[in-house]
Amino acid sequence: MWTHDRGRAVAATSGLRATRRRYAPVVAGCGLLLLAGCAGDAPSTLDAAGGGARRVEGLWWLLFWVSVAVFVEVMALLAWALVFRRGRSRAVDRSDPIRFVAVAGAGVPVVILLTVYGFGLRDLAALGAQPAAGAVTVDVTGHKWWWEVRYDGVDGATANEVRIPVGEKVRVRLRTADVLHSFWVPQLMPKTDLIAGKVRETWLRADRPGEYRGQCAEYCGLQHAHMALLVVAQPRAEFDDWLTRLPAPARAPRTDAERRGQQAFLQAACAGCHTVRGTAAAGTVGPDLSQLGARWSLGAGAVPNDAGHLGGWIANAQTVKPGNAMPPQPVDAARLPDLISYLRSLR
Ligand code: HEC
Ligand SMILES: [Cu+2]
Repeated sequence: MWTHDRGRAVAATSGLRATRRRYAPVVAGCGLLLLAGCAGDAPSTLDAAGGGARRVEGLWWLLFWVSVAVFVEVMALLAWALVFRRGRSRAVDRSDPIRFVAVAGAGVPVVILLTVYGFGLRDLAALGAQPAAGAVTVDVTGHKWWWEVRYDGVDGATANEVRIPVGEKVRVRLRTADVLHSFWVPQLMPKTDLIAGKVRETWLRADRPGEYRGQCAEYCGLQHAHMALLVVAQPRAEFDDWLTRLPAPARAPRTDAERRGQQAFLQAACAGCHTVRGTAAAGTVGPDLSQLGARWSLGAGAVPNDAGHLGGWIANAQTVKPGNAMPPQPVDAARLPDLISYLRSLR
């Protein structure tokens, strides 16, 4: 009997060991994946830089510490039950087990859940509180797969970049030109979905100047991953300066190469889809290129904005960002360098 049990126990342990060995790589892999999410340049709500995200961060830590406390408590009770198990010790007071279950099993969880619920309601209300009338208002429209950015009452547009004055609550009105997208700037604000036929509102406030990476957070097709944006929080004076220049005509070409580049741009199909302020190019299918030279990326985070990638993008944007709405352009290779220098001069 005794040896039989022991044999079973040994078999069970070695079975457990085999299982552990089998799943170890999977567990390690998942762990690494989770850690990869913490990579230095990945924006995180747990590194909040603005009012909205700070609320979420606070709730996250509240839930985290409540979970830790509950876990520790349950483990302690388990240990207690093992040490003082029935028939082995008289230390257990079995006089009123019902009261114990009612308090620890029902009362405490109800109090915890109600507390968390209360904090949740408080934060929901804070997140829903729109900025005062007269706040800077940005109109952001989601396209497959880039962000069109305009400012209320100001002519001109930019793309994949939202500039805001630091420390101010900025209203953001969200629309979609096609499918469902979601506007998410983890360090500043939780997600807001962009719904066809509706205008959704959210707000942004950055407590310190800087660049905050945003991302479409609702799967919207092939290039969903390349639908990033950058929120740039600047001191008010810098922001004002930039905003007053937004409606101005784009910088005129200054060198012969830039002049030839502009001609090439206006003669090719580009002008039908893109706007360059102050020229005949007034298309709205693709991003406004009036300040392209200053953009942080090409194709909403697809590639860096440098001469090489720009040439590749113009020649065939489909190899760079397959499926995007810009068809390959039959630009004469001899004219490409001029076109590149013209576009890079726009800032
Ligand atoms: C049929 C419309 C169309 C034509 C024609 C077109 N484009 Fe585009 N272009 C787009 C769209 C749409 C995008 C945005 C793609 C994306 O990021 O998903 C784009 C993006 C770009 C970008 C990247 C902008 C940014 O901020 O990321 C550049 C640069 C550009 N086009 C240059 C050109 C040039 C130069 C030509 C002419 C040789 C041209 N395009 C012709 C539609 C067009
Ligand atoms: Cu998306």
